Amino acid sequence: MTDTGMRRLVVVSNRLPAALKFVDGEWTVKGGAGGLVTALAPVLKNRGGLWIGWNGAFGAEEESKRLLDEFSGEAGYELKGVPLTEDEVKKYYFGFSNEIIWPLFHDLQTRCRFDPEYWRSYLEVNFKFAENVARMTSSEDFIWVHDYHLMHQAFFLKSMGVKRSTGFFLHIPFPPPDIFLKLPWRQKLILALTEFDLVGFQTTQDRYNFERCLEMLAPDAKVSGEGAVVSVELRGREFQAGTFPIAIDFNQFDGMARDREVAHEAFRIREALKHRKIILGVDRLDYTKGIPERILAIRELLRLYPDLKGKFNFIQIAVPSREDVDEYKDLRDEIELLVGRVNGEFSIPGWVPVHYHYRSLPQNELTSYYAAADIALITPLRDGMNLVAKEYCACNVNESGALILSEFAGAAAQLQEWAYLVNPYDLEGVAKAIHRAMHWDIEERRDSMKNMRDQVRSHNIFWWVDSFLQAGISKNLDDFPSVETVRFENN
Ligand code: GDG
Repeated sequence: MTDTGMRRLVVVSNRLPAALKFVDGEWTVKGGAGGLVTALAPVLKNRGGLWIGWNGAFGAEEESKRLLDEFSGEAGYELKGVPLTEDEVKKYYFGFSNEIIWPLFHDLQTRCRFDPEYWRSYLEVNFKFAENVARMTSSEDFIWVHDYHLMHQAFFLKSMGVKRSTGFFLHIPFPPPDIFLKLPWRQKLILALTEFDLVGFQTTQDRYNFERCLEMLAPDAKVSGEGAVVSVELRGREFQAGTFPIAIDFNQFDGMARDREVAHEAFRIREALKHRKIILGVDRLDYTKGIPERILAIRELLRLYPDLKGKFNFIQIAVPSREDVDEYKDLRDEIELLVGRVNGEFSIPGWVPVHYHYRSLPQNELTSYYAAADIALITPLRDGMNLVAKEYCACNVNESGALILSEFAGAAAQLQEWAYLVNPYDLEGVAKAIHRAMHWDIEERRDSMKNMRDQVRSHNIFWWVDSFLQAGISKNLDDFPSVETVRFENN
C-alpha cells in the first residue's frame, strides 16, 4: 500500500478500554483489563489516538460523554462511545459473538447456537458502529478494527460510500474449513472480511485456514506472495492478509517484576507456601482455557507420583468473565467442585494441593505471582495467542522458571522450541510434563527461559504494532505524530 499521508490511528473495538458503572447512586468510570487493552493502551498514549467502542452501560449518554472525556485526559488518548441497547447487547454480543463465533472459532461447535435473530442483530450493530466510525473519523485516519464482534465494519463503510483505509485484526483463532463451513452465514461473513485493506491473524496456521475457507467459498480468489503478509485478489480488488502474533510490553512487565515491593511480595508468597514448588495457572474463567482439564491433570499427577504430596502447590487464578451467562456459571461450579474433589482426595495435615482464587488481582499482585512461580501451566483447549504465557516469561527475571504450554495456544508457534508443549486433553501427558519440569536441570531450564525471554523481548508490543501498520499503510508507530505536534499544527 502507498503512504496516504495518514496522521491518526483510530482503534475500533466492541468495548472501550474503560467501563461505566452506576455505584452508590453515581456514574463512575473504570479502566478495563484483558488482552486487547493491555496490548493497545501503551500504543495510543500520547500519539493523538482515538478509541471507539461501547462504554458498557445503557443510557446515561450525557454522563458517559463527560466521564469519557475525563478519562481521555488521564489515558492520553481520546475515547468515544457507541451507545448500545440491552436487546442489542443480548443478541449481537452475548448471542452472535459469544454463542456462535467464540465457540465455533475455538473448534467447539457443539456449543454454538445458530439463531438467525443473532445474525440480524449482529448486522444491525455493525451498521450502527460503522455509522459512528464514519462520523467520528476522517479520510486521513487509519481505522484499525479489532476482533470478531466487528467483522462487517469495512463492508458497511464501503456500502455507505465512506472511503477509509482499514485494517482488521482477529484476536481469536480462525478455524479450518470443516469447522468454518458449519456457519450458516459463512459466505457473507468471509466476503465481508475481504473488504478490509489488511486482515491480520495471530498465527500462520490461522491465516492458512482463512485462505483455505476463502478459496472454497470464493473460488475466484487468488493468493500470491510469500512470507508473513500475502496479497489476495478477488473480483477486481486486492487486499493483504498477514500473520501478526500479538505481544506484550516486555519492559513494563520485566520492570514491574524487578520492583522491590513486587519482589518482596513474591518472596512472601513463596514463604507462605513453605518454599514448595509453585505451579501457576492464570486465566479468564472461560471454557476455552481448559481449567477443568488442568485440575484433572493435577489429580493425575498425584495419582501417578504420590511422593509429590506436600511438595508443590498448584495456584489457579480465575478472573470472573461473562458472569451473567449460564454456561459460565456452570463452568465456575464445575471448577469449584473439581477443586474440592482433588483437595478432598489428596490433602494431608498442613497441605492442600490446589489453591483457587476466583477474582481479578491488581497488576502488581499478579506480577508477584508470576515472579514467584516455578512453573506456569498454560493449557487452553484453543487460544488465539495467550498473553499470560508471554507475561510469565517477561516476569521471570531470575530466568529459572519453566513454561508448560498447550500446543493449541497461538503462543506455541513462537515458543515451541523452549516450552514444554502439551495436548491439554491428554491428562497423563500434562502430568508427566509437570513431573519433568519439576526435575528439570537448572542449566537447561535457565537456557530455555533466557531464549523465551529474548523472543518475547524482541517481538514486543511495539514490534507488533509496527508490523501491522507497516503492512497496512507503510508507516511505523513513530510516524504518528505526538499529541503536542497535532495541537501545534491545529492552532
Ligand atoms: C484474547 C484471546 C489473545 C488475567 N488475570 C488478571 C489479569 N489478566 C490479564 C493478563 C493478560 C490478559 O488478562 C489475558 O489475556 P489472554 O491473552 O491470556 O486471554 P484473553 O482475555 O482470552 O484474550 C487471546 C488476546 O485476546 C490478545 O490478542 O492472546 O488468545 O482469547 O494480559 O495479564 N490482569 C490483572 N489481574 C488479573 O487477575 N490485572
